[in-house]
Amino acid sequence: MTESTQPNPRHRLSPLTCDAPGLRQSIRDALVRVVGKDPDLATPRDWLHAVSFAIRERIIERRVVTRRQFAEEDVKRVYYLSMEYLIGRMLEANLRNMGIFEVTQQALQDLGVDFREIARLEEDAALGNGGLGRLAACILESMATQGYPGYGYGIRYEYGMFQQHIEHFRQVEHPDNWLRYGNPWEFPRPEKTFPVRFYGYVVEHHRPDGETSCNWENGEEVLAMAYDYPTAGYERRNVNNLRLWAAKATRDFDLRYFNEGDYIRAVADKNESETISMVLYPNDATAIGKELRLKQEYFFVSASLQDIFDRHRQLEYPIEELADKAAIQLNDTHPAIAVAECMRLLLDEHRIPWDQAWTITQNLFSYTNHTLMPEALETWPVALMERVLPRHMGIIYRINHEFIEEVRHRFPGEHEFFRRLSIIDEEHGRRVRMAHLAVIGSHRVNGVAALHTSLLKQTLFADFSRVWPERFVNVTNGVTPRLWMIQANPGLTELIDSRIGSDWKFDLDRLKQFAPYASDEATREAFRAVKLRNKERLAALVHKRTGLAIRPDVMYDVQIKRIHEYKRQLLKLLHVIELYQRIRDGEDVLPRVVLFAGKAAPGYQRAKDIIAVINEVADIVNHDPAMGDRLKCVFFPNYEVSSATIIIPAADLSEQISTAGFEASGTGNMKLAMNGALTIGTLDGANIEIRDAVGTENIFIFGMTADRVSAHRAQGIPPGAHLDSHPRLRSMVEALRDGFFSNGGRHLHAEIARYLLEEDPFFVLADYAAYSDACAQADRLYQDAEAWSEAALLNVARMSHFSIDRTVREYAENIWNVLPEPVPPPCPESNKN
Ligand code: GLG
Repeated sequence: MTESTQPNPRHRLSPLTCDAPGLRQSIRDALVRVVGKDPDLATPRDWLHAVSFAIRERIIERRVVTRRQFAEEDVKRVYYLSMEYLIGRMLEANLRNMGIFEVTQQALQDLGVDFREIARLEEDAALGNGGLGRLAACILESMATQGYPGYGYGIRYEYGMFQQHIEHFRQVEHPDNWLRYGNPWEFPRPEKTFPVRFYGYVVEHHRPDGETSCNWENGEEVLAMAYDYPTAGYERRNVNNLRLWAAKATRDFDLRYFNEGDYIRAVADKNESETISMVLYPNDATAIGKELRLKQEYFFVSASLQDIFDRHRQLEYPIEELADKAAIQLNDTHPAIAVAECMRLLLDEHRIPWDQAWTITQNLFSYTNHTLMPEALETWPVALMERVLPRHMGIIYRINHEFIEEVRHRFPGEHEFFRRLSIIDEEHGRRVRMAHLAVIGSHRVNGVAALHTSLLKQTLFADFSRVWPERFVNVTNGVTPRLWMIQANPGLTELIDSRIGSDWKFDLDRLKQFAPYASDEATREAFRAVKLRNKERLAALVHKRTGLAIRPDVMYDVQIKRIHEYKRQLLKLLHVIELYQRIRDGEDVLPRVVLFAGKAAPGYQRAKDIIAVINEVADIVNHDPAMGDRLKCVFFPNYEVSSATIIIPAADLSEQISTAGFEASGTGNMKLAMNGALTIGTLDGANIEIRDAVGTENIFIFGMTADRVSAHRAQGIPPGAHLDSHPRLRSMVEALRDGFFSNGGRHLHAEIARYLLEEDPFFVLADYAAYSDACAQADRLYQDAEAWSEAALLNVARMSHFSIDRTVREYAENIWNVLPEPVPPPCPESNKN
């Protein structure tokens, strides 16, 4: 099959109906014919699969129409390359975006099936670690919603993000076998496979035109097989595609041994090639430097680029026009090898001369950076790259050579400068700096919040920004209001609809019209009623997961994100200890539930220790009769997208307390504020822009700025010097040190106290007094229910800037140069749909 621009008239589609009787029929049919079950014997999971199959038929129909239209209209396409997609559950999101949520619930009810009961059986698609992966999922959803011709590419990990269990207060990782029951949302495409080569060697040929071309020979081949996940836009007819690659052994590979009769060896080797797509690396801020990781990166990049080149060819465009017809976005440094792979395909497969190939490549690519932390930026030993990807190493040397020549010409004599810019780091045992390859190979590089982009230009990429100041731009992150407001918070959605109509769902700017209702008493009361219901829903889930009973009528104070030193869960934990001590001392404190959730990278011992200490402190606090119901501390296990949709709408206070200068943007901060939580936060990442949007009086900002943090570090003040900056801080840290909260794991607590007193690399103690004051300020405002509700409603109404639709439009207009191509509704004579 080709990407033909001329649909065959005999292949006209007659869309399936989307009314309750039609859906009922499809669901029952799917149960019998696809799932293979007698309705009388079907389990809830059988029904889940049946309804998913019935809905996917309708999505894929729209996908076919969308694809045909893109082909006819000769659109420029956007390809989003990401190692991670944190999608969550698909059924409800698909139903809502297709505009058939209510009618499907009705159809199920007619069949005697409870939607909620089956929906919660769906496994989260957790093919990502955190913010970066969730951003990718939001971007795909928004491209479909706004009609952009966007294609996601990634890896179909057999095992996604590990499941976090808490055993004896500690995190224990369990494999996430998310495909165990099969996945109704995916379309396997065994015909869409591409060979991906590793190892081997390069043979050079001198061509008559003076260019040298290379053959990459021998080595091992693995096949990348496509699995497609259609992505529906919200109440639009556009359906885009996410294509995830799975590794399969090549047939040649098998045969070689089969012929020799070594069956066992053949199967064993087959398994080895297939390990490439086996498991997601659960590290979100450190590069692990493992060969398998490099192979994963190259595997999906190579398959995706071959597919992109193939589509271009099938549409009969000349290869020279590739960058006019396509834009490729690199989501973080992970897919940076794409720059060299693109050059390889242009040079070796298409015989394009170097300079022309390089122009195409630079026009094609752009790169999003998500972190300033040097440990997160991948560098690969030159020796490893030479062994695994010998052809690419040669290409990288040449890219580097041409680049250094260019800067040598422009900045003569600045040898130190050239050394710092080079793709090859000569100082740490010769390594390839992948971020440099990404910057050099792209026409635009963006940070994900204003502060982050400006720090990128001043620090990490200061040298590059001297060479190409215009290359660096900011695109502040956003989140999709479809999942994070409409689906997660139906109560709030209904309240907004009742006041300003429902157009805001397509155009979040219209939420501004909701602002005047912040001063309306009835709206405030309705908002509090919604919050209370959301808290009851969360309390029920907390009880189910942890056995802990929490009150719904108190302040819900939440810190939900990966566990990291820089995110400072310890700062919040110290505050819990402060409240605990004050209650014990007979002080009257505002009742609250403090909820932590988040996973630690399995190899990140400090983060795992932090989880253990939180759980042990929580255990003492929650069982101390002196606390009554005034303080509860919850560690909510296995934080994932589906639980985030329950926690976020219930929150009153959103903890965004990273050490300034370390959180690139944050996106949880946006989700919480949109749902009417007030932020307590530092001037870090997107918090700054959130403050500008919601107004300083509706957010609690505290602590050192990024500049102060740098100055503070330079001064080298010992952390212990801050113990008297707050009346209780000393006794709090001492209680930790002396094992007051320990459950036998006394050593761990002493170690955490020592770490704070002696190291404290993220300035928890230095910021504590300011943080405690900001918490007290929040408590005072909370006691005035009307004032708090007003501020919360203003947060909701003023967060429109953080819609992912705005983010995607900025990418489209300033970086990709692509236009939306909305699919019109079918003509009236065709079937009602
Ligand atoms: C990163 C950053 C976050 C950012 C997210 C999306 O740490 O601050 O919001 O990407 O840009 N690794 C991440 O999750």
